[in-house]
Amino acid sequence: MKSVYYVTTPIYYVNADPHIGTAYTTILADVLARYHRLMGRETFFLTGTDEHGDKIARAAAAQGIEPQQFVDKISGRFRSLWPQLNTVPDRFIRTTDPDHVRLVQTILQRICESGDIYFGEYGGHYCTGCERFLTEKELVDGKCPDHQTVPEFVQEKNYFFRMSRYQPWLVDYIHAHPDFIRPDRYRNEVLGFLREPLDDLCISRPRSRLTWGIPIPFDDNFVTYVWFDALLNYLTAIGYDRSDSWIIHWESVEHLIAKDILKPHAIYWPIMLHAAGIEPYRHLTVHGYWNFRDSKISKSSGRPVDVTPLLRFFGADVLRYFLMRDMVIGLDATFSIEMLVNRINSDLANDLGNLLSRLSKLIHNNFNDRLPEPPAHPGALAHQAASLVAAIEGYLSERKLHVIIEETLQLIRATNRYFDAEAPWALAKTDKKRCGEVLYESAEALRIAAVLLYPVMPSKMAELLSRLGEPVEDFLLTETAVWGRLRAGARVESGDPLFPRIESDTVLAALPELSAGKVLPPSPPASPDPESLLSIEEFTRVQLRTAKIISAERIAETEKLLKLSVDIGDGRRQIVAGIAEHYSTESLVGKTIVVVANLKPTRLRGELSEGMLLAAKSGGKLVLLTTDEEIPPGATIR
Ligand code: ME8
Repeated sequence: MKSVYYVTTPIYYVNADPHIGTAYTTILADVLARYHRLMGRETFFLTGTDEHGDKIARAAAAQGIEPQQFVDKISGRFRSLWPQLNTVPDRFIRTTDPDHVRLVQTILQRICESGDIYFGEYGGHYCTGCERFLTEKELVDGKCPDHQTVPEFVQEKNYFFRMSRYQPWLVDYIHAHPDFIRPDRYRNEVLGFLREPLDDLCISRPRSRLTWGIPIPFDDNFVTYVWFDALLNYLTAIGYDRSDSWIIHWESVEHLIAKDILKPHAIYWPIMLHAAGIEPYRHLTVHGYWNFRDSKISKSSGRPVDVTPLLRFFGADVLRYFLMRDMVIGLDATFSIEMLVNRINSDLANDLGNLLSRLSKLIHNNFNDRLPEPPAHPGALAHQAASLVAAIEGYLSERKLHVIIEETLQLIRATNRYFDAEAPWALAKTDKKRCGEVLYESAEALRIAAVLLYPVMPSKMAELLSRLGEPVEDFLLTETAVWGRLRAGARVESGDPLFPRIESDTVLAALPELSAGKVLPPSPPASPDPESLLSIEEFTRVQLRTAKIISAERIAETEKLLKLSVDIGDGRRQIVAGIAEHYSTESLVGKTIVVVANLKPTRLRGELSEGMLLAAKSGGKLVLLTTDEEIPPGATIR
């Protein structure tokens, strides 16, 4: 039997239109599902919309329409956007779907009967943005740190779920299952939350205040709290209460979320499952935020980055490529048109697209559009491709999609270097057989790269493969990414550039609101100018040493210069440095920094400077280079 991979995104609130943040998780799920299919697994990809609760009721009221009419409208926009991004969910679930409503009521009834639900009164700080009570500790200056709003104080009689009872069980479970919550930083964050006593969870809202929710099955005066309702979608979608086959999916499930909803997923959800007698999910994978101009992309931060205009300019696949390449799962990433355009032009137009054009043009001119014969023995590119293919499963299990992409681009760059070194355009005149072999090898490396990037850019890579005479639909990595599958004589199509270069000025003129807001330095040239290369001997002449700052003083009548007295192990030196705008004198004393110790002394503004300190600069920001751990002054740096 085929193994199974079940992947979920959060179900998105319909109080805002889809934006780059929500598109990211949805694309990530689609890309992961496609990689797992390439590995031979059966996949099920779930996304959808979260439609009940205060937040939605208020958004509908603000538009003067009924909640049902409102949710139908916005949910429809999500549902119709995803296919335009080449994401193909197996089910688009809505929490207003009848099978979901039924399942929520079944589980509530079951947990109630087992004695884990009680009626009581509670007062607390409720954030409508998060749709949950925040603890005193979570507030920053009295506000929700995610939404920057002051929560409402809500006190009322409600039903409660005895979550606290299961706190020790959850701690043990997380310790016993190291890959339950990943990456580790989020696992540690959850264990940190669980060091404090857990409150019970308020799971109802009185109908007198909110009618837009799933009725509590054992008390008609209440509706279900939105998180208790929403989390259960992951079970509804696989037919938990309808068929026995749900367990096959459940055993392999991976929930994808951003760090904003860690607590409901890592604490409420496993405890709800356990209380209902169901094994917890398999994995929770947590990613960081896409930021735009230093703030999280979201409606509430006033920085939603709308997907539709981006799709118009860039198309689905290059957007997918940028989002998958530029976020390391677990860390935050930055979005701007400048970065998007740089990425497309350098990786896709220059490296990948150019290789295809050069290759197909030479095959057209010299081999009548037919792929020439391979060499008797495959060369170095075949080995590089084979070791990359063998590494994919490992990268996938560590969720290192950015590494899969980068390594594949390295294969493409190596192919371009091979192409340049062998110069098949010259060989065409002197040694046609060898020319054909070079073209075959380059085409084969490019084909394998296209197979590896297919999950990220399904339309573009399908087109590339078909231009190389190898059209494929459902394929397996083990069968397809094998060197030598291209058939000599197959028809190779030249054609328009697969990834036309994009001018950021053109896009920015149309979408000025998406500029980074500052001019980025041009991307570095592919290889450094040979004139600027240092020999090892030249480099080792530079003596770098650690130094401890003993005192720091401003130099009169300058804005930038500071005079530092530093201990460099065998004595003290004075160094003048232009860092006054970035560091106060007090903050510097005691720091261990890195200095160039054999620089000719000089005088700046009349002050002796016997060395230079090292600092990193990006845009307007400057930070000193320091050491990772304590080390005495004077240590040499190699
Ligand atoms: O929280 N960067 O829905 P939501 C990265 N309905 N990802 C982002 C992002 C950003 N700037 N902004 C949003 C809810 N996301 C609940 C979920 S699940 C049972 C209920 C993505 O519309 C990311 O996946 O606020 C994040 O966790 C999710 O959208 C929040 O979506």
